[in-house]
Amino acid sequence: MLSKNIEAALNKQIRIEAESSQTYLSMACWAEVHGLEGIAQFMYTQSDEERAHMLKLIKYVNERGGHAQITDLKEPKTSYSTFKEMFETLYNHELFVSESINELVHITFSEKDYATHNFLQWYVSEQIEEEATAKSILDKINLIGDDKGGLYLFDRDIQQLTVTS
Ligand code: OFO
Repeated sequence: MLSKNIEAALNKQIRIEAESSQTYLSMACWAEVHGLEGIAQFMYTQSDEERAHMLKLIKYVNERGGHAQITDLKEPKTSYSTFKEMFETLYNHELFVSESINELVHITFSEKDYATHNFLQWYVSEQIEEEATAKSILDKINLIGDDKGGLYLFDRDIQQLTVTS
């Protein structure tokens, strides 16, 4: 049985995962209308993953005697001045999510809710992976700078990343 405090903290995380999914969906659209199919596909996949993160939390809350709350969401940004700005936003967003997961883990620890603590370990590992992916993409984008040819090749390469991950 979840305490009210943990239930509220998990519901807050459900909303964050839902907003992450919308943010990446919006990035997918922006990339798609700019003709960068590989980047768009990568973002569509990220958006699906965030939705899966959200659903996993929802099931957990409902199964543990809580009630998952589906709420309205903050409207995501719909356009970016550059791809670099978009990938910076992605990276910073993942850092924010990691912080939020860490805070959540901390709450479960202080309340001695070891079941939820254990459940959240999956998210801790997932964030390590997502931060690393976002950082390596950002490093590549920084190398490319404003070079259009470089961006074209990057768009092709990122498709491989989507297929293999
Ligand atoms: Fe990438 O954020 Fe979910 O966990």
